[in-house]
Amino acid sequence: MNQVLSKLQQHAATDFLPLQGTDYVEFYVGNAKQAAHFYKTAFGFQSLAYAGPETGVKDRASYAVRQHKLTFVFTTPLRPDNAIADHIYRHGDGVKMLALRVEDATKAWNETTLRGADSYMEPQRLTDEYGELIMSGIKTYGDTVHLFIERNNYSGPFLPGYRAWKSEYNPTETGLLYVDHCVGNVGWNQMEKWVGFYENVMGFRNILSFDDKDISTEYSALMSKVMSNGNGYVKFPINEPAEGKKKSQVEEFLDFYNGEGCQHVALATNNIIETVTALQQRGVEFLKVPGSYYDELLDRVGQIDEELAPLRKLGILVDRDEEGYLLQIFTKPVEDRPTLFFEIIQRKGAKSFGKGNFKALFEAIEREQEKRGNL
Ligand code: TYF
Ligand code: FE
Repeated sequence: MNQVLSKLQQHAATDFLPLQGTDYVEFYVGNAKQAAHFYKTAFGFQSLAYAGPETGVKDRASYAVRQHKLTFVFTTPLRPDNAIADHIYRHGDGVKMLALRVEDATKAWNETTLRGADSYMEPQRLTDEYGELIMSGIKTYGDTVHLFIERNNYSGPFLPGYRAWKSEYNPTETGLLYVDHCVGNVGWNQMEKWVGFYENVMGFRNILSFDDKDISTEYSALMSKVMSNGNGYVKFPINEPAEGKKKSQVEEFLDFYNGEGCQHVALATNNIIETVTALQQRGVEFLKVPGSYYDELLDRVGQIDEELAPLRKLGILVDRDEEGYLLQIFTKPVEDRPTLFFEIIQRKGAKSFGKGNFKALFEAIEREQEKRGNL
């Protein structure tokens, strides 16, 4: 016990960027009002906060929504001559900010910029009647940003500049709990650079790797490395396209997003059958695998707590590792471009990412690529 404790303390002492988890994910979108409505209606998020002309912000409108520990923000430009409009022109709707909760946003910025990070925002002290919040930020792949949020002395609904958003339209939640991981797609031969960035600039470790031999024999070719921070609360897998028989799904993303960016955000639930049942009833579209996947499932993963029939009906995938198993399912892209999608994941001990599902999953993604004429 003491040994375990001192090991943890040792690690904490050497972790120059202690992270408390994901604070929020901000999307730049063409119509924030409609996006917020969609995430409330389809995913069960609750209205949280609003910023825009009515609150003194002139160039944009932002809607924050929340479900348990998950906070999403949808921001749209109100004028053509700003960075938000440029981002949408270049990428379509997508993830701009992966905001991380820290104890000290000034130290987070100092430590990372000292190690070579490009600054996005120097530490800023934001205040209103609810107290003070410190925010800073650094650039990561593509036009994506990591904000550091220090909110120890802040009790407002979301961020200074926002006011509480009370709505009479409050669809029930769907059991989504927190961000499990966020995946970035990077360009050809850019894996090493970004793995190095997360290791050296942010103090992350590479906990898992999948190379083209794991993934590219018959289906979409890609390489993937999972980067994790010290306490494991923040995990960023990085994908790079690889040469294969067909056009890589990562290359399709890069073409349509016009560069590197966030490919999927995995949302945790502790009852995936209930969550996915609710999401499908509300119109969220998921990838489907052939029925044969379920004929072979129990031979591959052994005994599981769930019944097979609802998993088969909903299209939920299962994989096992040394520590347990996980259940996961992937939405179709949530925009017209084949860019960002969501994963719903329930972990029952497993700390891995579903390698046993890659073949079935990537074949399902390829069927969609084929329909789009992008294979
Ligand atoms: O995050 C992961 O690693 C899993 C599997 O394009 C995955 O969700 C990997 C790459 C990809 C889609 C899913
Ligand atoms: Fe994932």
